[in-house]
Amino acid sequence: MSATMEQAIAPGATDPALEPIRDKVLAGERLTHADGVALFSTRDLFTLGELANLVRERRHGRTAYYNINRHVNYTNFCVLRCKFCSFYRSLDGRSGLTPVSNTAGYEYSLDEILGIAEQAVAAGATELHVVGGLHPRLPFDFYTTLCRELKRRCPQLHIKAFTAIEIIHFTRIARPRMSIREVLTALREAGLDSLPGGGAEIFDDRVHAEVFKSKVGESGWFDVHREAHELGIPSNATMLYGHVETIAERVTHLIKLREHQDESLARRKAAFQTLIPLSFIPDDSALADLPGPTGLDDLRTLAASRLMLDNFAHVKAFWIMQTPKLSQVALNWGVDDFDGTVVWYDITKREGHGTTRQEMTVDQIRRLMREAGCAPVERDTLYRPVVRS
Ligand code: V47
Repeated sequence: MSATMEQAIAPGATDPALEPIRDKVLAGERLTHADGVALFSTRDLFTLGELANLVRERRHGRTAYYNINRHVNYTNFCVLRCKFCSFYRSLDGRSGLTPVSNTAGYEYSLDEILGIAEQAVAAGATELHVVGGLHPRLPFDFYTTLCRELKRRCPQLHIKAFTAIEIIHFTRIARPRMSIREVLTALREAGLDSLPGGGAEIFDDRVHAEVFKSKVGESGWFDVHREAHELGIPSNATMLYGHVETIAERVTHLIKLREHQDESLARRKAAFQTLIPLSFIPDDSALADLPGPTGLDDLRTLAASRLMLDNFAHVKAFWIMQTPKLSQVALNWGVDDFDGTVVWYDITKREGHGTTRQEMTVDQIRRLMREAGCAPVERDTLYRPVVRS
């Protein structure tokens, strides 16, 4: 079944296929691939929500987490041409900047990024989330210097930086070339605290070939997160849904993450902290003719992810992609966490072209959470409550 296929939703109808799944969830049993397909396909949104909420409440009660953070997308120059991406721009070696559409390419200088970090600290941020395109010219030194200077100037900021794809890019641009472990060790020594979950997309060879064939695939992504966990560096995981993947491929993606998490938890050094399902935004990408997920698909995906990933502590709504309103509803469909105050986000924007300033204030986040019947708790990147006097 195609994930983007229209499904007539009749909320209110109970789905007998969910009955055996309910028994397993109540007993705390692990769900199978077939269970996952049933969850992602059901029209019975209310039973799905009830089950996802049950798991969410077992772990977190009515607590809903958010953080004060700042995203920095340091460049949109990228050597890749992923079809789902509207962010990348090419940097033509002979003629300088050659933007491929009406938005120009850019790269922030070290000083600009440090300035943003200082503003973030002044605004109360506890985390800086730094990711960008695979820049064809910046040397590996730029990234280690960046981490070192960020830590020196803003020691209180947690540096969550570089997707697995960027880490592999660094292994290739370092001179002499470095292994994943060497790159991660160098970045950690310079100040890196954790890895974000981006770049996972959908772990499937067909989808990889169709949508992001020149990008590092599943094995590279897992290699980076395995090494990170081995080194005691926590990380996150994502799933980009609602493009060309099928429901079965989404479920397989989640099960691969679950298996990896089993291994990381058994080794007890570090593990995935949260899953962030990312709702595909087609606008301006090479897949702009696709409709993207509907709200019900978003809700089902967040809830089904909560149920499938029994060994993940958190499921996070990234309101930039799921919208603040749907993220609020999702707090009763398995989600326990919001990212975050954000402020600027350049990779995607749900509506309109203008500025990429995309911010939610703490008051706005807390109001959404309270209205959803939750107790908002500010957390740091490691999910420790932040106490402010
Ligand atoms: O890696 C790119 C995805 C990711 C589109 O770890 C798109 O805490 C939707 O990973 N439509 C970056 N998604 C975002 C990300 C993230 C966000 C928030 C928190 C965390 C975390 C991680 O966005 C990319 C890619 O998978 N993406 N283009 C698009 N058109």
